Order: sequence, then structure tokens, then C-alpha cells
Amino acid sequence: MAAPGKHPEMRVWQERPLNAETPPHLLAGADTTPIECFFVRSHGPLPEVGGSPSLVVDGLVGRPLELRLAELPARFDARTLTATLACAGNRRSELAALRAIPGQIPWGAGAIGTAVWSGAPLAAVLREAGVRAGARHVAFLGRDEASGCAFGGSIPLAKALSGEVLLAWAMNGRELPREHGGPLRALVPGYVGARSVKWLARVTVQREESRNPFQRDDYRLVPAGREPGPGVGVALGELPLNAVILAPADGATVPAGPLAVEGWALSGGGRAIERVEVSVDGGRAWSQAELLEDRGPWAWRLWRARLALSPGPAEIAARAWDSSGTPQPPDPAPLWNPRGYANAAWPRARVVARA
Ligand SMILES: Nc1nc2c(c(=O)[nH]1)N[C@H]1C(S)=C(S)[C@@H](COP(=O)(O)O)O[C@H]1N2
Ligand SMILES: [Mo]
Repeated sequence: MAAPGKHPEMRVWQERPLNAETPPHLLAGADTTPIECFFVRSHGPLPEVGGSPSLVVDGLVGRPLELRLAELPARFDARTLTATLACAGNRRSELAALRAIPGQIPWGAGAIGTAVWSGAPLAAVLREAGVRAGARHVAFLGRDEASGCAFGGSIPLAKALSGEVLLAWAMNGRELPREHGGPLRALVPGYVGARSVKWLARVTVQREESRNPFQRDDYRLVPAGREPGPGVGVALGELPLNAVILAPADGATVPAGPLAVEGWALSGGGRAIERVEVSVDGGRAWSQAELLEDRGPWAWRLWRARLALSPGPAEIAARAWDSSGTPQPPDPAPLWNPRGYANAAWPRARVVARA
């Protein structure tokens, strides 16, 4: 299966709607991900956005707005930032290997990418509308029909006013591509991808969290042993501290001797990556990885290390720390949850070194 406009080596889980992940070798070595290599996660068909579409801003505001999308760049000062977008279901396959997770795409570690996004800060738009007392959340609504309703979700008002949340119309210096939510999407850095609502039609300031099924039923961390349902568990927001090994591939055969290992580390909430360590014996002894260029608080930090492998099997592991000092959990088993979200266990690559 191939996806139009996408790299031929993308892993296509579903063609219509398009759901495709990036294989590790296309993510390695590039701190921003080219659009043709950027993962796509869509719950419903691409909406037709014709005519002169507008964005409605309503709810608990002093002045409801209806903004023509074409006028946004002239009306608001654009902000450009580098941010990693990660699906909450990234690395689900490792959880599904422990216990089945039916009805969900078994993403590997490639439902993630980093781009340079430009748009109007949501804070500036909300300032123009005037947020009223009692407001606690800001809800987004898309134009697509995803399982019977438009896709939507919400974020806390404090995050919405933070300045880093964009109403984005450009990605990597190009007009926002349709499959990534063009002409306009929300971009919520440091949060699970699901809150970065594509094909944005409406922004509603409100007292409560969004009642959209993708906030109320889906994209919630449900305790193991409970049935997912409306309001069960917590709505996902900030991303956990996470890291992935991009090379060597899990299961690879490599020459014994020096081995280059590379990957990414990312934290939510804008916390900086302080340290990444790698192990060649499954996590008993560790050595420091080198952190590559810092692209700011919302982007992953690429890292690399050189290890020495003796002939035979080896288990390479990695772990990251962020500025809060939080460690990553060693194993995915205690993280298992019915929908398979938020796997942030140490990444491991089992390899065989040949003399
Ligand atoms: N309108 C709409 N917005 C959406 C989605 C969707 O299906 N419809 N999928 C969400 C999910 S789950 C993710 S991970 C990201 C994926 O963004 P991308 O396809 O640009 O990579 O978009 C989010 N925004
Ligand atoms: Mo997602």
C-alpha cells in the first residue's frame, strides 16, 4: 500500500482514511521530519473545505468572532516554532504484545514527527475575543466526520493562553498540507497529538472539558481491568517523558566492535531533556549518550552514542531524564492499559553481533 504524497517506505496501516507511520530509518538523523515522511493519523475521511472557510470563536467570550481563514495571517502576528507531534498510541505495539488491544492500530514507534509550524498564537485570538470569568477549558472542533461526529477535544485554559499553542496554517515553511489539517489546525506542543485538532472549524471557551467522544470516551488513560467508556479514566494531555532507539533496528545483526546507536528523547510540558544513557547489557551498566542540537522546549532531542559490542546477542536499552528528574519506567508491563496509550518504557533493541 502506498500513500499519495508520502514516502514509498511509509508503513500504511489504512489507506482510507490514511493512517501511516514513519519507519525508524526515515526518522533517524533528521531533527525536523520532511512532510513526505511525517506520520498521518486520521479518524475519518478528509473533509472538503471549499469556498471561503472561516473559524468561529465562541462560548465564554465577550465578543464571539467569525474569522475568515484567508485573513488570519494579516490579522494576527504569526509565530513559528519547532514542535514534535506524537500520537498517544505511539509504541502501542509493545503493549499489544503483552496483552491484545483489539480495535486499535498497533503503531510501532513511528507515530511521531517534528516540524516547524507557523500560525497565530491561540492566546492572541482569545485576547481579541475576550475570555470571560468562569472559563476553564478551550475546546476545538474539526470539519471531518469521524465515527458519526466531527473530531474534537479540549485543553485547559492556562495551556490555551500560554502562547505556544498555535492555530497553524504552515508546516515546514509550506502551506499546511490537507492530510495534516490544512487549511488550519490547532497545534498543541507538548500534548498528545489528539488535541492538535485538524481542519479546525470552531474554538469554544467553556467551563467544562469537551464532551466530544474523542475527549470523553477515547484518548483517556483507563486503568487495566476497567472497561473504557464515557468519563472513565483521565483524559490524556501532557506527553510523558519518552525515548526511542532509531538505530540499530530491533532484531538487527550488526558487526561486533564499535556500534553507533541513535534515537530521540522527548518530554511533555516543555521540560528539557537533561540526560540520555544507553546500555548494552539490558540495563545493568550505562554510559552517557551525546545530546545533539537543542531545537527548543517543544521538540524532541536527538542523541547518539558509541557502544562496544562483543560477539553474540546483546540487548541495547536507553533511558532519558528531563528537568524534573523523572525517570522512565524500565518495562511496559505496568503501563498496559485497555486502549494502549502512553507507552514510555525504556526502549530496547535486541541485536546479534557477528565477529
Ligand atoms: N479533525 C481531526 N483532527 C485530528 C485527528 C482526526 O482524526 N481528525 N487525529 C488526531 C490525532 S489522534 C493525531 S495523533 C494527530 C495526527 O496529526 P497528523 O496526521 O498531522 O500527523 O491529529 C489529531 N487531530
Ligand atoms: Mo493520535
